[in-house]
Amino acid sequence: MAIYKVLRYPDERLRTECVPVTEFDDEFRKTADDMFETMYKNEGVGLAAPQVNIHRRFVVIDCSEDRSAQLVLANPVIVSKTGTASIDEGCLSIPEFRAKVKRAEKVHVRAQDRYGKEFEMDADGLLAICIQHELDHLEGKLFIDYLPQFKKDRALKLMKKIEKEEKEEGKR
Ligand code: GNR
Ligand code: NI
Repeated sequence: MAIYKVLRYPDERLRTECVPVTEFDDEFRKTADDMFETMYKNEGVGLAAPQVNIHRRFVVIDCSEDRSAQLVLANPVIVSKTGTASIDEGCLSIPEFRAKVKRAEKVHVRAQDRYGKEFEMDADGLLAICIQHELDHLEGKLFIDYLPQFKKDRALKLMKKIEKEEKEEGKR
């Protein structure tokens, strides 16, 4: 197992377009496992491959309290969405910054699992929002892109502050 370093806003690599997953081999599954480990260590509920500098179309998600509901979504597509909902979102690539974003309340998703097997699922609540947030990452999109400029500026300032503090503490 291994922990990845998570890219941070405004790193331009987060803007890279991702290509489809074509090989569902042991190496792919190991990468997914390492992404789960990275996500759990950072107390996240989801992590998209581009956040760890892998520019392929897959994400890992676990929105459960007891970390028992691992989901790998490869080549995911939102087939339909209904309603609207918004919660305070966070992102491991923009640590300590939170803001509300308008999303669909429910989504129906088609994706492939860690073995390449196609499946469909319905999601609502936090999971539905997390899926939309993660799929945006695959398009190089971040949740702050939906926010007014002054909030983006605030996020950028916060990232600079965190980076400076970490430098002083000798972290990362
Ligand atoms: O850990 C995360 N929490 C979260 C909270 C509300 C809405 C979306 C998320 S996803 C985020 C992890 C992350 O950055 N995934 O890309
Ligand atoms: Ni994110």
